[in-house]
Amino acid sequence: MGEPLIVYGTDASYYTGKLEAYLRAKGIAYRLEPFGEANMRRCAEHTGVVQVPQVECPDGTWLVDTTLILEHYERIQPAPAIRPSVASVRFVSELLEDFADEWLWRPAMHYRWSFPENARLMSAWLAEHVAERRAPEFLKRRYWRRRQLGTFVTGDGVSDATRKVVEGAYLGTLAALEPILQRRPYVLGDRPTAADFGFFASLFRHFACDPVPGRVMRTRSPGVHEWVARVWNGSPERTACGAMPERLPDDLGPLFEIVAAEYLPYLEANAKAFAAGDARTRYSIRGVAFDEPTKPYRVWCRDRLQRALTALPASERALVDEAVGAPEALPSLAVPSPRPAENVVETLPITPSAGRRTPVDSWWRPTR
Ligand SMILES: N[C@@H](CCC(=O)N[C@@H](CS)C(=O)NCC(=O)O)C(=O)O
Repeated sequence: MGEPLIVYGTDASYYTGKLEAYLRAKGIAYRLEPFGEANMRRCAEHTGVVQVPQVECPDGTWLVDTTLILEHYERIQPAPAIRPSVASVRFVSELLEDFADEWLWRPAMHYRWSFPENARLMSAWLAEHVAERRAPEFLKRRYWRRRQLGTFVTGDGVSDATRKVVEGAYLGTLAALEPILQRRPYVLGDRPTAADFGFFASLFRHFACDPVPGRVMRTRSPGVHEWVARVWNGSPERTACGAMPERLPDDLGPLFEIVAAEYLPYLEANAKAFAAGDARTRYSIRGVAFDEPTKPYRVWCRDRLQRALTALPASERALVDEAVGAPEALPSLAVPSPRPAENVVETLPITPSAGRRTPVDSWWRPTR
């Protein structure tokens, strides 16, 4: 085995957990390096993004964005593949990955930071990542609680009015996944796909490991709890031993209900707000009004899905339409966003470079 990748991140992080599970499933050696101020600055100089995880490869190139990193390795090191070869199954794996990556982020942050017992624990955990600052522990913890709550919870549309819908995305996803994972080992079949790694981000690091949502998972959805351990226990041998799914399972309806009623209408509202130059996106989900920052990154996510959907051959598209069963949501996803977001990460790997433009944050907003 060659030299390991250096993954800058933390073992508390949503997307770092997703990436680690994928690297384990593929047998790609890595070393987790706790993020800090100095290494984040260095990562951003190379990749242009301030977020975790970021990957430094032994040859000096860089990788960023978990969705793109998975695609990159499926290209350069396809075996054992996690990318379905049947187009309809592949599209659904990408749609579910994106939904899980983006739409479960807010409930994951809400459950971690709105409940004092979680916030106490996780602020202590994250305080270790400001080791370069000489400040008392309680100030470091306060910094994290305020930052995470202010940016990703109250600052991202969670309020008394929206809380039930935000929590509903977690509870509904658990309820939808439980019968699936009681029936088979992975979301689409006998082998993990991008959908599993997408769901793993929130379901492992936040929903299974944080005390409050963890209790909910263990009580309501032991099959999901077992799947979390199964995905973490991935290896190339285990990945290879299940057949790649070639047909869409017929029990994905409850998951697609959430995707179609919540995520796709939101993605469209975000794309329209971005095109209009609005810094805020306002929309309603299940009759509840939301107001949150507009996110260029998610315009890019929507347009990738839009292109993948419209590229499907007619017979494969018909299978997706039937499986998703949402008369309005998919046709509207087929329409390109009115203004595409500028692509911050064009191709992987990124060659080392200095003096890139102002780095962007994880939602691709300028950091200065
Ligand atoms: N699309 C990115 C998202 C990465 C991301 O948002 N990571 C979180 C931590 S899990 C982060 O760094 N957030 C930015 C922040 O906290 O400022 C990916 O797939 O890697």
